[in-house]
Amino acid sequence: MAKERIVIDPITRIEGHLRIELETDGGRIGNAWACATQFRGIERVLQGRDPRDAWAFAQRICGVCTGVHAIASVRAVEDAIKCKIPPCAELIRSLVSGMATLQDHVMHFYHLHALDWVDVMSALKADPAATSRLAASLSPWPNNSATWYREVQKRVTDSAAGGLGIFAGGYWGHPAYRLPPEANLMALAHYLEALSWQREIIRLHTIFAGKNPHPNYLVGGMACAINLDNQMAINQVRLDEIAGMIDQARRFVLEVYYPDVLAIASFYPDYAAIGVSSPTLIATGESAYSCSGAPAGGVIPAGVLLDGNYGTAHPFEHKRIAEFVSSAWYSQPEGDRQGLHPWQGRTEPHYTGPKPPFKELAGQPKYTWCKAPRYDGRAVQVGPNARILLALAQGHAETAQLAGEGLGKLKAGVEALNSTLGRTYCRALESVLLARRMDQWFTQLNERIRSGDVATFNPELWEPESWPNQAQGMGFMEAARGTLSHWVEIDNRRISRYQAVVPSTWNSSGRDPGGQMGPFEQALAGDGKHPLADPKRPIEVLRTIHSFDPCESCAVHLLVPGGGGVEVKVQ
Ligand code: NFE
Ligand code: MG
Repeated sequence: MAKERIVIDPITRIEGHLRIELETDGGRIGNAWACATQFRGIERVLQGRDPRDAWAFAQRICGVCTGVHAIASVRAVEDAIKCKIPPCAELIRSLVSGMATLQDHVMHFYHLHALDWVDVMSALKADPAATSRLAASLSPWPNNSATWYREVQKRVTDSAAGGLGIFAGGYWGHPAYRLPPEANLMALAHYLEALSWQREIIRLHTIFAGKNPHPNYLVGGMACAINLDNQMAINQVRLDEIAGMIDQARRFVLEVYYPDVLAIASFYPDYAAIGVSSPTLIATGESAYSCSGAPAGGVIPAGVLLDGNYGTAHPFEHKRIAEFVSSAWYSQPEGDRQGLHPWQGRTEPHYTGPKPPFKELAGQPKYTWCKAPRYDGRAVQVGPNARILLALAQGHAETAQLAGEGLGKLKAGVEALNSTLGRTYCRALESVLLARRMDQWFTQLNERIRSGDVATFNPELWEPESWPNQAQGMGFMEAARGTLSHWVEIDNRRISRYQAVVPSTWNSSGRDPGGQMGPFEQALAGDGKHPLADPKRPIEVLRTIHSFDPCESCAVHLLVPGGGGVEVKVQ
């Protein structure tokens, strides 16, 4: 086969706008470019504002990872002004972000990723009674009758008459699909069930934080009051509702999501060695990372795995982070080869072409809006697989037990977690761990409330007069997609600099000045072995890119109102 150029623009079933450009040779991917084509601007919007308002702007970076930018933002400001929040507020933040991650992981799998593995049209040929038997053999989930599977077939068949609706445009019938019709039907039914499930469980946000998406936060704590005797506050009725949601969340993860991922993965074992990406991975704590740098609510300390040595966790040192703009449309007086630590970071958009519509990015020195963060000069993978690998490297027994069972079923070793299948599996695996953790946090919260400790806000440092004139802070959190950090500089009680280094910025970055590819690019082109059965229908690329759960809205949080001075338009 001759060399071919493949452009997928936009990649669908992600948040934000991403173009993937590939050069193939003999049906294999030889080179790859990831381009964030979208343009936003929150870091600049924040300059000059009251630091106490930053979270409300920052979380508009994205509505998918809803709330995570607010937590990172309030943590950064609390770090700068040295404010400690009450334990109940920390527990409520953990519950709010934990539920968001569970919702996010389940929705990512069923609604954004599963159809790379599940053929919807094949599901219509399944025998509903056999599907019912298959489902019962895999899980105690009660909604598994033949009648229900027949109804799902009817719903999708009816929608096919109207053009297939949400299922239009898939690569149905592609030879790379491997599930039998019954497994396809079971997964399709769960796709539909997950839609209503996620709507119910996320009501936890409305109780603890007023709304979803974009729940309310507060520098110094959380904006909710606990008072068991007060109808307007979080009382026993509300707590009982939350207990029900946590239970509902856990059951779906344990009885539907996790068994489905294992069952589907068993048909695609080769993907445990496909899509291998950067062998350096970072996680800054299982779920929570305090302002001071010590793990707070999380049980896994922050750490770094270097160069494929998955057995040794190195301490995470934020000073080793630098963001490069050599392949991104930004300018900086220090020059393009100079990486900047986020406390020195700048966001100066400078579009240098090509003129859209893009014909070809290959050969362009600058080809994306995504900066290239590096750790000690290395491209870094972040996300669920980084967290699980770091937990394993640090001997976390609960993770080791569950991962051992799962990897045993998949007949794969730990190194398989750095792969297309590994990323998808780790997302499900950490959902099981997180569902358990939700119970623990909720029990701890109830114990505190019963002992009379109901404070959710520390007012001591609320007034800016109590702050130093100049201050710097950083706020970390492990968002669904990986390590997220916000960096704030406060000058005379106003924000003078604000930088966000986001999970998808790490993962979808382009080349750095040394020519090192970003993780998406490495996963596709790194070893030149990524398969591609039909270049006109590159489903294998979707599998690998979706396995990262990209969010380009997060990755490129930059906006020029009215597009002044910038020629590019979102395609
Ligand atoms: Ni918009 Fe987000 C952040 C990224 S992570 S989704 O932060 O990348 O869940
Ligand atoms: Mg940024």
